[in-house]
Amino acid sequence: MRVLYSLHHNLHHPQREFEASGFQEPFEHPGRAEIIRQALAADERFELAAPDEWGTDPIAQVHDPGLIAFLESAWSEFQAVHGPTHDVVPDMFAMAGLRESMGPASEPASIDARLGWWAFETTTPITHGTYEAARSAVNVALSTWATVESGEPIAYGLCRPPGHHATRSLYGGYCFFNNAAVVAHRIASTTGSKVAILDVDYHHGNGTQQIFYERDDVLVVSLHADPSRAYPYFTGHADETGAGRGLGANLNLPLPAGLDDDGYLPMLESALESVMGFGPAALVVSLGLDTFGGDPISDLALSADGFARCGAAIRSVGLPTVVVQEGGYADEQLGENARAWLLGASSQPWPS
Ligand code: SP5
Ligand code: ZN
Repeated sequence: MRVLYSLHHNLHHPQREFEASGFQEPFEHPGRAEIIRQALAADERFELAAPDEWGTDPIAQVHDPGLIAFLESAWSEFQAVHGPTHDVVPDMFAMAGLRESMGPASEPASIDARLGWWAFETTTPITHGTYEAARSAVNVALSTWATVESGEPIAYGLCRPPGHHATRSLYGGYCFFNNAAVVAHRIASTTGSKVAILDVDYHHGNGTQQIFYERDDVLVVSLHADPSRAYPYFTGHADETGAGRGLGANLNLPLPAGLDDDGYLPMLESALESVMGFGPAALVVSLGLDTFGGDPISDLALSADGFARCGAAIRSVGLPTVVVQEGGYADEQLGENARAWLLGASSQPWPS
């Protein structure tokens, strides 16, 4: 299987993350992608390649151009006012309630206010090279589709930073640009065919849902921890089914804590039935490995063997498939978990 990977992900390297009222070592760190790369590079069934440069136009088709411009200059602008700092994090947010019964606000001028205009939470610092890293993750996703478009049944984009929490106009949840959404829109708009996104990250892909909520050409199906107990809390419930033309083209399958391989597989099969019922010409998988039993921030209980079975289930539907990496924070097992899932998805034996 071809694996798209860019060294530039290393340029996004936050020092700490403010979460649960404390500072801690970032769960989302450069070592994650390096661990996966090393595990795949050691197996001759995977072939690593660097992405092409796609520019910002494909990003501007799913994101507010203001978000792209902000991320490009935010770190430097912050340094000019407050520097030197390693990380840049908002300390105020443009919440709707601030202007309740007043007219809508418009983008403010100061860097402090703009951070709270474009971000939705505090665990996603901007560092010196964050923009370049986020751009490289989009390039990886688009080059993964180019591989599939040229005839490979499936290919894997080792995207970092991840993407599925980024909405049209907000970054957060370790995500800046929505890699899966950019590639799904690119496929739909250049082929004129319907596309399905299957998001199996532990967390609800709120950004992906938001971007396609009113569209009927891209189906979004997500299996994730029930938002009544898990991040991102405000989206991901079963009654969110799309709006307008998109009504019926969004499916959420919230999961209980502790669900193991045998409990999860039937839910995945049910998600795949919905995917096939939609009649897509291609499938984009948002692959989070934070459903693993040993994940430090999650509470599902999948195993490496379960991941191999999940990959095989997804491959069995026979759609041209672009897999993009999202979360997964159990560093010690991350490489083996990715390898198991991808071997399952390419009908190869695992563990050897
Ligand atoms: C891409 C992705 O997986 N983003 C996830 C972002 C989640 N960030 C907040 C996690 C809150 C976890 N709280 C539980 C702490 C257990 N020590
Ligand atoms: Zn996640």
